Amino acid sequence: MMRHLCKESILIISLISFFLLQTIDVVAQPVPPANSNIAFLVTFGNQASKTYGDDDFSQVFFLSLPANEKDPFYIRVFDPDVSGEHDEIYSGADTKTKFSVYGGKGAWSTPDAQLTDPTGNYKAGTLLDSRTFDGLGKYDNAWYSFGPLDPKEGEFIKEFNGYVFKIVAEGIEGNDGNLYNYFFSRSPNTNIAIEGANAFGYEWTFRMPAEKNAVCHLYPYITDDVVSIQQFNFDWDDDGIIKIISYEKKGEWVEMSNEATWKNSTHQILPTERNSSLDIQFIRTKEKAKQNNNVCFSFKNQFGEYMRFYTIPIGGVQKFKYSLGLIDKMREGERFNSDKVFGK
Ligand SMILES: [Ca+2]
Ligand SMILES: [Ca+2]
Ligand SMILES: [Ca+2]
Repeated sequence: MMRHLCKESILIISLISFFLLQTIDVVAQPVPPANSNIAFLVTFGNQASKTYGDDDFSQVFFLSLPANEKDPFYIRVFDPDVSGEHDEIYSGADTKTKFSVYGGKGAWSTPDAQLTDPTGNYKAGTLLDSRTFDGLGKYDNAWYSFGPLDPKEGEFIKEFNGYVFKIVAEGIEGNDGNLYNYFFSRSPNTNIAIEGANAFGYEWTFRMPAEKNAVCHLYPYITDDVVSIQQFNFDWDDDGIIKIISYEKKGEWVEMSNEATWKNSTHQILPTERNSSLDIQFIRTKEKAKQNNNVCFSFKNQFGEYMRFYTIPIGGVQKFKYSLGLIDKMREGERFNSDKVFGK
């Protein structure tokens, strides 16, 4: 349908697309971010059943700081242990979780660091700090701060014009689920955002909220060379709908997983969907929502490279272009195709 539109129409679409983008909070530093409606990341101990929703008992995030950043900072982890509140405990809190902070050459640029499985040289770089948390409760419902860290200890990446740090969470013992989140802060004792910083991960393992009809969001960044994407989700437990919202997609359903399985599907990307972030929505639709639903999610582009999900969506978050009366009608058929249900 796009080939029938003249160049002027495409320009108008691009302009309106620009104005439809959501406002960006440039100092938001929590991971997961507030605009995701995800309260907790999840990493299980390595003796846990994969039916609990964690495929590899490991989670990696990257923090990017502006090149001119000089002041020390802290990587704060909320509820880093498995005990008491928030966590998913089976037959006693016997799980140990190790958090490790890496900087220096290779921390991000090593190819294995940009994959989603904890294999090969994914821990490349210089180990700056590490700590293992047990089940004794010292950090239950409390923060632990790594640092102070010097921004220059990160790996300088020209593409980001900044220094990149890596934080690896590993469930090294036990069978329980560690629920936790991060804040990249100026202060060791409170959460003070670092202006211009951003964080990203290639695979997110997180807990769906317990509320009926809850909607969570992830925001993969679509670079200007992407023509198609392949999504992967694990252990969604038939909990509702996962769909893609973009300037061109009103709600394109992805193929969804059930218990301890991966499912994937491929989705076309149009020129107007590039240089900004898609809105991936995870929507609970069941009358009786599953408790403790943990899910993993990642994306590849057509080159087979994993894509970055930023906490501050780069280029803003796309919304469907409801306001274009005429073009909307011209694309009606395409939208119908977009709403098709995989596997149903
Ligand atoms: Ca246990
Ligand atoms: Ca925890
Ligand atoms: Ca699950």
